[in-house]
Amino acid sequence: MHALIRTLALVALFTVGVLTVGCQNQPGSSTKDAPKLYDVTGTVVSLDREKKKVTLDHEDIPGLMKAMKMDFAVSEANVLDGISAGDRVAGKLKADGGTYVVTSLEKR
Ligand SMILES: [Cu+2]
Repeated sequence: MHALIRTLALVALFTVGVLTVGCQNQPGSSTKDAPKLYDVTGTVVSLDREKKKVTLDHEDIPGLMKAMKMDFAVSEANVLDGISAGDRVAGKLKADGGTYVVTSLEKR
């Protein structure tokens, strides 16, 4: 009887250990994760090609943030080619340890 309880206890401990390790390997559990790409849609409020910045009134970005108006850096000035204030746009957003960079934008 005692042997059975000891076996069950060991199994329980082992299971907790495996789950803990598994958790640490989950993507998104650490700020040191590799950059993640998100789809972003919204309206261009303003943009600055020289400073490579764009202000977007963006919609919900599932898994990242709710809809809001905010500034983004763009990866290259040419991301803003053909884009004007007031345009409705769709693009890609790279999230890397709390910094956000728009890597592509297109009118929609
Ligand atoms: Cu935002």
